[in-house]
Amino acid sequence: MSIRTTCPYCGVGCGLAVKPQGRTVVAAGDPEHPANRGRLCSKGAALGSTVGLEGRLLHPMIGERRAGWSEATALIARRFRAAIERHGPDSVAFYVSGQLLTEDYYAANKLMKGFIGSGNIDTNSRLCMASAVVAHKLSFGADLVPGCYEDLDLADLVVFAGHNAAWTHPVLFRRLEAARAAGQRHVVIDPRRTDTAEVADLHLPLRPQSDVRLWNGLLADLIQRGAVDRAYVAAHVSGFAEVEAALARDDQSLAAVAADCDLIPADLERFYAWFAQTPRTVSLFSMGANQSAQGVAKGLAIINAHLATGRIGKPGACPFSITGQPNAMGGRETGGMANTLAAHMDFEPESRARLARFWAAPAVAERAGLKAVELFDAVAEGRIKALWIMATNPAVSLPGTGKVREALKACPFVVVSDVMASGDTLDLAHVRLPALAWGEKDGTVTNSERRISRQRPLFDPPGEARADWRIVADVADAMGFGEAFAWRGPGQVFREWARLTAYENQDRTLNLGPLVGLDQAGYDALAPVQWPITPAGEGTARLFVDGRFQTPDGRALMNPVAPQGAAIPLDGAFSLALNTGRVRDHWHTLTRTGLAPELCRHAPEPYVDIHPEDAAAAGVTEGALTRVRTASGEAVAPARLTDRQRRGDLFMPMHWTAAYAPAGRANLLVGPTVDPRSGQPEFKHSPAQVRPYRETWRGFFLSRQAWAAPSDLDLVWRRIPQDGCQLHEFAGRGDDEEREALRRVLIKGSPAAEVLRYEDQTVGSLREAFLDGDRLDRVLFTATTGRLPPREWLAALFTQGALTAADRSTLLIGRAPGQPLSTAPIVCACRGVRADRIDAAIAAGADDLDAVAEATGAGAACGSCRPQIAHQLRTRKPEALHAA
Ligand SMILES: Nc1nc2c(c(=O)[nH]1)N[C@H]1C(S)=C(S)[C@@H](COP(=O)(O)OP(=O)(O)OC[C@H]3O[C@@H](n4cnc5c(=O)[nH]c(N)nc54)[C@H](O)[C@@H]3O)O[C@H]1N2
Ligand SMILES: Nc1nc2c(c(=O)[nH]1)N[C@H]1C(S)=C(S)[C@@H](COP(=O)(O)OP(=O)(O)OC[C@H]3O[C@@H](n4cnc5c(=O)[nH]c(N)nc54)[C@H](O)[C@@H]3O)O[C@H]1N2
Ligand code: SF4
Ligand SMILES: [Mo]
Repeated sequence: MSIRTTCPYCGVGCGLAVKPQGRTVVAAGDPEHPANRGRLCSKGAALGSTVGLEGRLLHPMIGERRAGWSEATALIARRFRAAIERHGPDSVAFYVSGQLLTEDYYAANKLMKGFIGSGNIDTNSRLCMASAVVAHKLSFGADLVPGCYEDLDLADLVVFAGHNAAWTHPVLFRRLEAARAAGQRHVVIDPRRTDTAEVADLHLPLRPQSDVRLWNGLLADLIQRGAVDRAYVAAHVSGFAEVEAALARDDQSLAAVAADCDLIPADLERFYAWFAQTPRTVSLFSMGANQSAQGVAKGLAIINAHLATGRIGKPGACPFSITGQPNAMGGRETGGMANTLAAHMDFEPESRARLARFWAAPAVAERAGLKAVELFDAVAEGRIKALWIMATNPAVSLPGTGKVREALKACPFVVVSDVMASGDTLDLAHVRLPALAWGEKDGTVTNSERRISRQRPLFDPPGEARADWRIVADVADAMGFGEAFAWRGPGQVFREWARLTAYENQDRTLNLGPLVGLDQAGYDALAPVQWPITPAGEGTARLFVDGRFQTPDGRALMNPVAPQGAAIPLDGAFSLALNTGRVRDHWHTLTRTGLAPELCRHAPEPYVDIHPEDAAAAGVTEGALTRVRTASGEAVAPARLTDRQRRGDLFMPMHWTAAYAPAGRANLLVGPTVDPRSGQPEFKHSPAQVRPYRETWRGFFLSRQAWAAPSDLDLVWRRIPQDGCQLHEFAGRGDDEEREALRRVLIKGSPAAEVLRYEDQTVGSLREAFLDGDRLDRVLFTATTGRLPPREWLAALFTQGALTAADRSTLLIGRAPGQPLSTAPIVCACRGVRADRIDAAIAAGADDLDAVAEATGAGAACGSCRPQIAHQLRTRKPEALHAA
C-alpha cells in the first residue's frame, strides 16, 4: 500500500505516493497531486537512497556525551532562562528553517515572540525569500503570492528572471516545456546561459545586477508604446505617476538601457515587444532577483511592470516569486522571520495585543528581532548568550563561512536540532538534539502557490528522535510555559494555528478559518488545499481577481526604484564577478543528497565556471585546480571553461561543505553585504580574482569509509560518494615527505593482509591496492608528473564481493583488461547515461529528445536532464533545436 506525502525538497511541493520497504522507500509521483500530477525530478525519485539511518543523530547529546531528553531539555531551559534573567530576552535567539513543518515553525515562533518576548527568531528564508517578501508587502500590503501553477499553463509568455527552473524547480519546468511545445514563449534573464536559457526562445545574458535598469526600461517602453492598462491603473493602482516621474531621471532609450545591461539592443527590443503584445505573461523571479543588495528593488521593478499592465489576478498573468524550500511559505505565514509576527501581522500595537490575547502570552515581542546576518554578527560580538539552530546549516550557507564559524565557537551556548549526527554546524554545538526526518515527521507544508499539503510518517521514529515542534514544546514546558504548549499531536498544533489565522480577522487574506474544525481524521486525510480558504471550505488559486489588494484603501502601490548596480563594484584587483547557486541533483549542504551516489554523478565535486578567454588570461586550464580569491577569503576548485559564462563572470555552486570539500566552499568567498530593506545577502555578486593552484602532486584514495584530511597538511581534497565506497580526490603543494605523511594516515588501520604495489620514480607515481582476503579494502594512487587512470572501474570493484584473477591482474593499471572506460560526464542521473553515449546516439541518427531517450534511456525517467540533452542535440545538429 502506498502512502501519500510531500517531497521534502523544493518549493514545487510535489505529491508522492510512497511505498515503504523496510527502512527505505520506493517513491513515485502522486498522479492526483495538483502540483506535479505524478511527475518527479531526479531528487524526488532518489528519496529511497537518502532515508537510511546511516549518519543519523538518534539520541540527545551534550558535548560528546549521550544524554536523556529530560536532562537535555532541562539544560537548555536553564541556560536560556539564565541568559534572559541576566541580559534580557534579546540576549537569546532561534535561527530556524524553511525545511521545518508549519507546526514546528508555529511552535518555535510562539515560544520566542510570545513567551520569551523577543523578536529574535529568524529563518534561512532570510537568505532566500526576504527580498520578495518586502516587495510583496510594499506593493500588495501583505506578503501575498498572487498566482498559481495553473497560470504557468495558461500564460503565452513566461519570463524567468534570475531563475534556473530547469535545475531548481524541474517538475514545474517540465510543465512549462509542455506549454512551450503548445506555443508558449520563454525569455530567460540570467547572466549565465543555464539549461533553462539553453532551450528558451530568448536569452538575455545581462550584466550582473543590472536587472532594475532592464525592468525600468521595459516599463518606460510600455508607457511609450501605449501598452499601459490605464483603466486598471485608474481603478486599482496608486503611485503610477511617481514611478513615471522617477523613470524620467534616466535615459530610457533602448540603446542606453541595452548598453547599461550589456545586451544586444535587438534582443532587448524583442523582449520589450513580446511583453507589450502578450497580456498573458507570467514573470517568475527567484534567487537572481532576491539574493542581491537591490533584491527588493528588483522585485518591485518586476511587479511594477505587471501592475501597470493590469497583468495580475487574471488567468495566465502575474508576477510570481517562486519559493525555494518545501516550507518557505509556511515559515513566512507563521512568523518565522524576525520582522513579522505570526499570521501576516506586524509589530503594531493592535497586532501585538491581539496575539497576547490569543496566546494568553505574557510578553509579546515589542519590536522586530535581528535578521540572519545581523544575528550572527551579534553572536560574534557576544551579544547573544544562547542560540538554538533548527534544520539549517549556517556554518555552510551564510555568507562569510569563516566568520560564522568563529561566531559559533565564541557563543557560550549553542543548541542544534538536526537529523544528522555531525556536520559543519553540528560540530560546533554544545547540545545536539535528534529531530525526526522526512519519512518520520508528521505535519504540513505550504508550497509556492500557497498550497498546503501533508507530510505523513512512513516509518517509526528511530532511536529517541522527536518531532521538532515537540522538542520546542518540551523546552517551553521546562521554561515554565507548559500550559500554552501542551499539544498532544501535530493536528492540535495545526488547529491552533488555523484558529489564529481566523482570530479577529477583518482584513487579512491569510485565513484558514474553515480548517479550525478539522478533527484528527480530517487532519490525517487533509487533501492539498490552497489558502485563503473560503467559508465553503474551498481553496483559492488566484488572488486579487477583483483588483482589491490588502492595503488600507484596497489599491496596489507602484514603488519607484532606481538602478544601482552591484553593491561592491569590480576593481583592478578583483576584476571578475563571482556568482553562486545550485546544481541540478544536489540539495544545499549535501546532508541528504550526498547520501545518494546517483545524485553525486551529475556534479561530483565543486567547480568554478569561467569563460575561456578569462581562463586564458589567468593561465587557468580546463579541469585544473584554480584559486578564487575575494576580499572575504579564498577557495580552490577545478575550473570548467565554458562560453555559457559571460566574459568577466565566474560561477561556483553553493553546496560543498567542510565534510565534503573544505576548499570548495563558496561561502568562504561571499561577503556580508545585504539589501538594506530585506537583509538578504548579495550571494550572486562578489568581486573576485583567479589564478592556478599549481599542485606538485595529485592522487586519489578509495575506501569503504569516508575520510577527512588532517588540517595541517597543505592539500586540497574532495570526497565523492560512490555506490560501494568513497572516492577522495586530492592535490597537494607539499614535498615527498608530506605526501608520505598523508600516505601513512590513509593506510593506517587497514586490515589488509596483502598489498599490491607499483612504483615508478621517474614520474613520481605510486599505486597501492590493499586486499583483505579477496576483497578490496583501499586503493591509493598518487603521481607528481605521471597521469592517473579513471576512477570508475576501481570504484566499481568495491561493490563486488570477491576480486577475480583478471581484476587483480590489472588492478594497478586501473582498468579492466581491454576495456577503456568512459570519463565523459554523466548526463542522465536516473539511468547513468554519459554524454559520449548520447553523442554517439545523435551521430547514429537520433535527432530529437524522444529518439535519444529510446536509443540510450537518457531523459526517459525524471526528465531533469532533458535541457542538457537538448543542448547536445543543438551543438551536434543545429536543426534539431525545435524538435527539443
Ligand atoms: N537542485 C536544486 N534545486 C533547488 C535547490 C537546491 O539546492 N538544489 N534549492 C531550492 C531553494 S532553497 C531555492 S531558493 C531555489 C533557488 O532556485 P534558483 O533561483 O533558480 O537558483 P540559483 O541557482 O540560486 O540562482 C538562479 C539564477 O540566478 C542567476 N543570477 C545571478 N546573478 C543574477 C543577476 O544579477 N540577475 C539575474 N537576472 N540573474 C542572476 C544565476 O546565474 C542562476 O542561474 O532552488 C530550490 N531548488
Ligand atoms: N553562496 C550561496 N549561499 C547560499 C545560497 C546561494 O545561492 N549561494 N542560497 C541560500 C538559500 S536560498 C538557502 S534556502 C540556504 C539553505 O541552506 P541551509 O538551510 O543551511 O541548507 P540545508 O542543507 O538545507 O540545511 C538543512 C539542515 O537541516 C537538517 N534537517 C533536514 N531535515 C530536518 C528536520 O526535519 N528537522 C531538523 N531539525 N533538521 C533537519 C539537515 O540535515 C541540514 O543540516 O542557503 C543559502 N546560502
Ligand atoms: S520538483 Fe523535484 S525536488 Fe521539487 S518537489 Fe518536485 S520532486 Fe521534489
Ligand atoms: Mo532558498
